[in-house]
Amino acid sequence: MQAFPQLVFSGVQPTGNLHLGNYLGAITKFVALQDTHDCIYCVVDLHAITVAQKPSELTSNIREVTAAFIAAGVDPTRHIVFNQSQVAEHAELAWIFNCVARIGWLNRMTQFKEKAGKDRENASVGLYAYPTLMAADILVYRATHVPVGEDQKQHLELARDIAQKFNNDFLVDNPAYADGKGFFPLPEPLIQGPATRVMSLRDGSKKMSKSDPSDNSRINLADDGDTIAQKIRKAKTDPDALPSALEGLAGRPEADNLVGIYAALEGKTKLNVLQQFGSGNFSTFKSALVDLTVAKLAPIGSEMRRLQADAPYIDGVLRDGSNRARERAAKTMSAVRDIVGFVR
Ligand code: AQP
Repeated sequence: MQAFPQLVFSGVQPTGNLHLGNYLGAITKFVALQDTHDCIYCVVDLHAITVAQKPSELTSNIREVTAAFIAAGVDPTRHIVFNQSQVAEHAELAWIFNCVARIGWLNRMTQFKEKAGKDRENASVGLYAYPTLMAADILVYRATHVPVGEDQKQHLELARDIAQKFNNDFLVDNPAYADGKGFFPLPEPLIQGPATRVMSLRDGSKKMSKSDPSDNSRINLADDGDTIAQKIRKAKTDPDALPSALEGLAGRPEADNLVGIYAALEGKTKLNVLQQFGSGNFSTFKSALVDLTVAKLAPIGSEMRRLQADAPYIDGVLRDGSNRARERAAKTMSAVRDIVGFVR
């Protein structure tokens, strides 16, 4: 069986308050993969409207995410950066996948349960079908690798199930695919490192999230140095000193989270961080964390602001990226229409 050419795809929703979790769980990985892979990075605006968005805020959030990608080091000339709504093939493939995926599969998705909450009857159909659109985002480029945070693992498994079922359902009697390779690859999640699930600074049991009503729960990429320092100093901790071994972090989610953030920002392991700060008091560690976080994030924040002030540049990047993405997606969809049996 011949392997598919390696291709990286990932996306971020333009829903405002881009934060340290998005940065460490996803955007830093996007940057690192650029040297070894062909990469496509998408501002997933069709996903954003699965919950209500004010049009003017959506526009500005699309530009914010694009600016964050570029400020963090994504190169839109060597790779592709675009917004999802401008490549209609995503929505077309999502419809076909809606007919491949089973209701029982979607019923198991925990993100829908969390986001819809108790008022499930009132959630949009789009929020329910979110994972089939995500599968289409990835597979319309036949991408093989997807850097994401831990929270997206279940959606990636669903994308693999959809790819597998599509290959099984439509290619059995198709002599062009008799080699058994299938049309769609089974995309692999890339979820590694010490900060694949950054937790809230106010509650170590909750994920750091854009939609948390408390701004102190997260460090926004747009925060200035003083705000970052204040939020870390106020971050919830327990009264004990930092341990020197990893086992000492068990049952201490807030300490574990801050150590993970330090490790990810410094490119070290959590054990390295404990070897450096273990047994010392928490305030010494927090001061070092403030310095490191400000040193890493403040320049990105100021570059984001500079880029966001230049809307024609950002819009040009997205237009160019959309044109290049559309060319690739159109090829996939042309083949998919034939495979499904539609008449041209
Ligand atoms: N806390 C996190 N830790 C690590 N990675 C995270 N990601 C999100 N939160 C964390 C990763 O960031 C990428 C983009 O996420 P998204 O914007 O598409 O959607 P999300 O996961 O729904 O993000 P939020 O911040 O949690 O938004 P809300 O509050 O709207 O639900 C993804 O790779 C994600 O894994």
